[in-house]
Amino acid sequence: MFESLSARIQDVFKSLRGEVRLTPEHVETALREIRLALLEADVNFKVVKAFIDRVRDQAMDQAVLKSLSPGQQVIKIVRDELLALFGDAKGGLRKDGPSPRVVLLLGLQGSGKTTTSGKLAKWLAKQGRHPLMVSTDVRRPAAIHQLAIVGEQADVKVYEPETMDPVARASGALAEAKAKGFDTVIVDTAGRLHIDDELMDELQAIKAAVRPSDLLYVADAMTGQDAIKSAGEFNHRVGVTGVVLTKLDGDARGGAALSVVSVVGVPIAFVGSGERLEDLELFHPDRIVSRMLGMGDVLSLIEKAEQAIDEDEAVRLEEKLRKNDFTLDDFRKQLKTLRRMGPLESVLGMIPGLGSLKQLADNKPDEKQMGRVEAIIGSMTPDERRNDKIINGSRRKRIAKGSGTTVEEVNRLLKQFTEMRKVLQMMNQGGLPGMGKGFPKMPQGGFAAPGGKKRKKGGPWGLIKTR
Ligand SMILES: Nc1nc2c(ncn2[C@@H]2O[C@H](COP(=O)(O)OP(=O)(O)OP(=O)(O)O)[C@@H](O)[C@H]2O)c(=O)[nH]1
Ligand SMILES: [Mg+2]
Repeated sequence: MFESLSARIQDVFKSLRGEVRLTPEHVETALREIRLALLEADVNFKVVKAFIDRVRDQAMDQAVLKSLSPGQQVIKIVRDELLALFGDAKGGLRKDGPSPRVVLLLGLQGSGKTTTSGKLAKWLAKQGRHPLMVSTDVRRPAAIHQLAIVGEQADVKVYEPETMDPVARASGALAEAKAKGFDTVIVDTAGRLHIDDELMDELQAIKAAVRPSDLLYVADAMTGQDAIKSAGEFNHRVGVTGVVLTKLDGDARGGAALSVVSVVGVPIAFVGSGERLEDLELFHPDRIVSRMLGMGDVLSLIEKAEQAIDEDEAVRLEEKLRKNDFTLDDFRKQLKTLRRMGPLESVLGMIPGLGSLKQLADNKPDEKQMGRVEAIIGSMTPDERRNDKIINGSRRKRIAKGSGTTVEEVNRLLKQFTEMRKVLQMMNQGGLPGMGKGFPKMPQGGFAAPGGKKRKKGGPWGLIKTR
């Protein structure tokens, strides 16, 4: 998502950066472009208007226009206001609340409640919590069974009482949790195509019976403004403490994400980015905005990497990067790791500077290409693998022949390798976008990370080690 919005805003930024002097006309043109981009991304029009007004107020300030880097100041204003659209959400569940706590998932039909129940259960279990799930969807015959399957996949217990009364099922689960030591009860509820009184009454009754600490409205991001309208209604009738935006992996334009906080007034807690149970991420406004503005999303990347890379390997790699000793052999290993981290485009999008390196994304190695990469690197001599600088024209020809590929492919691979090494090195030297020194194309002074979050020294791989 956000691709087209992101591309358009980055274009505007590029033109702003190019200007040594900014006039009010420049700013007005830029604002017009941004406004169109937001509207096209399906952001609520009232939100867009307020947003543009706020940016204009600040950007037209003489102090900004006359400053040394007016373009970058305007970019920073846009970025800060985009962040502000998400409120001060930290993501995740509420911190307080009695134990066992109850998390109620609600939302329209097919928005992803049952899937999200499983994702959330798995996420909680990973943090050492003991969740128990229960379905109160007695309307749709297969719904209870669906949650049972999800529970099995997530390896999380599902409470399955005889009763078909939604309220009794929920309170039964809470009693079971108290008796058996579960610390969180996840209550999956029935969906409807449209909001109806019967469902609202049912949800209110469940809420009164189990007093949930979190009422998460599950919204299908693909449905855009519709999802948001219903969120408001659910909030009004039942009360909502947070939103889970699902299906952000699809071609949702992102407008829902940018409007929901302003329109409904509740923060985004999680985002769902795929059908698998692992595809749930804590919502981090700063990361989403950085990704949107093409500044990469190193922190999310680190989290993904943490799941895919084993610790010893990470320590070894960090050592190698420090010694400037990252070789084609390591590259081959990294490609495999990258593939474990998920679809390469999404990973690339998170690496600063690489998001826009289209040729990399276009040349992403699939199963077949991985075989070719293996073959190319396999056809090199140990010396060549250790020191790519010696791979000259005639060696390239030999390697291509030996691996049954072409010189172009060998060239491409070497180029990807160099690019990757560069990025890894920059990450390792602590030059993170949005967080200060060391990264090219960064606005002067950098964009301070919200909350003053400064990354520890030692690069992402270092982080993996110290955690
Ligand atoms: N691509 C993608 N698909 C998702 C995501 N979350 C859920 N889905 C899919 O959306 C469909 C509906 O998901 P459910 O979890 O059954 O939705 P629900 O809200 O429980 O539906 P009802 O119980 O009928 O109201 C399923 O096919 C899920 O696999 C997501 O983040 N990304
Ligand atoms: Mg369901």
